[in-house]
Amino acid sequence: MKFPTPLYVILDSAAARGRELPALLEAVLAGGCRVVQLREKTVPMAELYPLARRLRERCRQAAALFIVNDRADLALALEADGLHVGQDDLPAAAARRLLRPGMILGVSTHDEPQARQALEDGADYIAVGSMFPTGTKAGFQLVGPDLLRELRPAIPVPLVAIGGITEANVGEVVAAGADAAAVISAVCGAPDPGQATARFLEAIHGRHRAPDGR
Ligand code: TZP
Ligand code: MG
Repeated sequence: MKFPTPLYVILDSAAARGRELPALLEAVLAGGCRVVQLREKTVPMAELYPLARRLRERCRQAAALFIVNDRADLALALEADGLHVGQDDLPAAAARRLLRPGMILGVSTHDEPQARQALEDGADYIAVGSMFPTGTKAGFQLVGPDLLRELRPAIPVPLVAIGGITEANVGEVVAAGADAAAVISAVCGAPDPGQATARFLEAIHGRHRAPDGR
């Protein structure tokens, strides 16, 4: 797979400073991001489902990928583009068997054995983190951009950097080999999430751009 944009915004109302997710999604789309994940850890499913459907439909209209965190049942029920699982979730191999053909499977990893296992289990992309300290995930494991550099030659699928990524340090993870940067608080908690999205994309593209501006 190839990500439509090198920025992957994870919508999480816990980081959204009271903003509603549909409004947040509008801002993120307006800012130019086309890969979105829904990560809601505490909302009861009966409440989450209609919200998720609305977000899913909006992403479809905008031709943005919509990926569901943790919950294979929700991803399937919504006909989401994909599912993202971590090391404590439904094992990736089981998730792979459950997903419909063509659905994207993302797996969070924190070391090389986990990344190799994720690949074997059928991951379409592999998330690597935490890149930097973060206040968003309790008990995060700090692996740094060095792990991306180590994995890059060994892993033939896209690598997604996650954890503590800001506009100031996103260039470091791209330089270390990330195909995309996944961001929660630096977008969802920004004073203007749409502008933050656009600035992230500029910062990432700026890194790729040749010195003559091509
Ligand atoms: N997995 C590793 S770090 C992290 C997750 C979900 C949190 C990322 O959030 P933020 O706010 O972008 O640091
Ligand atoms: Mg999870």
